[in-house]
Amino acid sequence: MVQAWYMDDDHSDQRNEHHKNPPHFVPLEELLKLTGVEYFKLNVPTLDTDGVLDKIKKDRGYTYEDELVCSKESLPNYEEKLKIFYTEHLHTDEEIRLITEGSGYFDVRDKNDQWIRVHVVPGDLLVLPSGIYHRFTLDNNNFIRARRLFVGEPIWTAHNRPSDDMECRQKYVKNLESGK
Ligand code: KMT
Ligand code: NI
Repeated sequence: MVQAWYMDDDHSDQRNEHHKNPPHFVPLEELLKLTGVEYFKLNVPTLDTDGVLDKIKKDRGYTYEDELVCSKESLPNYEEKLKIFYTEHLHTDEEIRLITEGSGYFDVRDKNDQWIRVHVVPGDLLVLPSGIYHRFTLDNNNFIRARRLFVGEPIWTAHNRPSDDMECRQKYVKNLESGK
């Protein structure tokens, strides 16, 4: 089950949990209100037969799908890629990830610009809205396998912070403020 919490201000090892003291967890309904991040729980063993993922793809127009494995052995330029993933950035489109094996952390900025750490495990499908500042890191298990979904031809370009003048960013901020 996905868990989310506010991060402490300690900049040591990014793969640690970084809970506040005491921990400050964020329930899923709050996560949506605070960040616009959407969450679906899927059953990994029946992903390709139970129709749940197919329905999400159809409803939301996700026509593209591939798989990314992040581990020292399977990801070319591993260290460099992990650095890029953990540099705060945004995209012009949604970032959609369905975890099928392993685990990791998506950190997302809430509406007050505070980091919320989302621990993803198999069966978690996260949709990060276009324009949200975020980053990703492996946790101490050092392995994750995820499906990447996209509407149409994927654009993976990461725009590092600051990118406040981008249209997608301005739209995102406006939507979040109006509670959409
Ligand atoms: C990204 O864009 O940050 C990633 O794809 C990270 C790996 S997906 C679990
Ligand atoms: Ni990203």
